Amino acid sequence: MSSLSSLLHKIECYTKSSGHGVFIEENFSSNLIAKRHTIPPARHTHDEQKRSISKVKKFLSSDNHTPLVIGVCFDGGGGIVGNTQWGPLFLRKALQRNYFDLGDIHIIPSLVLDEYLDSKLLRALKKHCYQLESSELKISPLSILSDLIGSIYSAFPDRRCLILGGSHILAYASISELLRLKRQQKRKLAVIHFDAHHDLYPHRQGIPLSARSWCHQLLSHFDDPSLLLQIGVRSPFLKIKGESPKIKRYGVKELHTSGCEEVINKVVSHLQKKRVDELYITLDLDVVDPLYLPLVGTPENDGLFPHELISCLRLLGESFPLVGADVVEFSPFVASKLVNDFLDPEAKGVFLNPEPDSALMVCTTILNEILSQLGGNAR
Ligand SMILES: [Mn+2]
Repeated sequence: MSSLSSLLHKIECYTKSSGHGVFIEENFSSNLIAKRHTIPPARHTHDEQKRSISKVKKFLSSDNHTPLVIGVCFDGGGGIVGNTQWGPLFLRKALQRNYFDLGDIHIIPSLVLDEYLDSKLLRALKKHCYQLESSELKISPLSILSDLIGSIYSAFPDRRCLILGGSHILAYASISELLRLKRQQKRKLAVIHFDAHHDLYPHRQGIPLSARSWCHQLLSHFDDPSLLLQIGVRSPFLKIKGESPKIKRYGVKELHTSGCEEVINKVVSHLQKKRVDELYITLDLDVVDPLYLPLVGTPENDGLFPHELISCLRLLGESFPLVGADVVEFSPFVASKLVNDFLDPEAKGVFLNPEPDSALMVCTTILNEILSQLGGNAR
């Protein structure tokens, strides 16, 4: 099978039409929410599926630079507020620039990685999903994402993807796969991680991969871990038992006092010294102050102002080409009282407004900047 036909086969097996990736039981009231917010009709009939795949084929075979968008409606059990599986449904409403939508990947919410499954279960799941016990296709959300990203970037090295989450755990899948491919292509990839939290715990409840430990697990995939840099971390739970990985971090205070330009200059000069070729951005929306963007899985006070984040993204884009990105942890269904109590139970008078529409306006400016860089407009 050629790499294009193998990729098309994977897209056909791994994806649903955009807005249909959230796993919901029939007859549940959440089904109504999904219906109300679902964007295009599902491609559940054979003809629609065929039409959709031939559109994908035509797009991939053309030489335009429109970025691909992939939704990952996977919460992964992370976050204080959680519910980030609904993120892609809403983030798509915030996308204004040109993009090609590959849809949402197929999710079985109780699975994480195929390596965590025994062979008997794996065979049974493959029979259930692909009618073939010995199928080469993947089953778990992160394994599917890695396989899909790997196939896209191998078949089309100049294509760029934006992944919409979902739990931040998905960044492990896309970045580990890209690091592997870039090593083969002898291209040096650096990762800029925007987040309120370091996500560097060695494990969570003994499980290596979780929303709080994916970054620690990712470090072993770097030839040089100093090519992962964190911006905006301010979580109060900074102490990590055992040895804390030494990676470069730039906090919110430093950005507020020195300014974005000075901080990004430091980042850029480090990456230039390391002879980095390309960047990947992994962006947890909780890096933004909850006053502007309270609808996230784990809100944290005292974040970046939206214009600071945009400046950082723009300045990075002026120095390095962006080859991929994920924007994660949008959690649209949050009661305002819950967010306010969580952030500051004593606060009187300041009341956050967690309406999806106003939060999405902030997301639009972030996503526009990223899409425009992925489309090759930044340099
Ligand atoms: Mn976070």
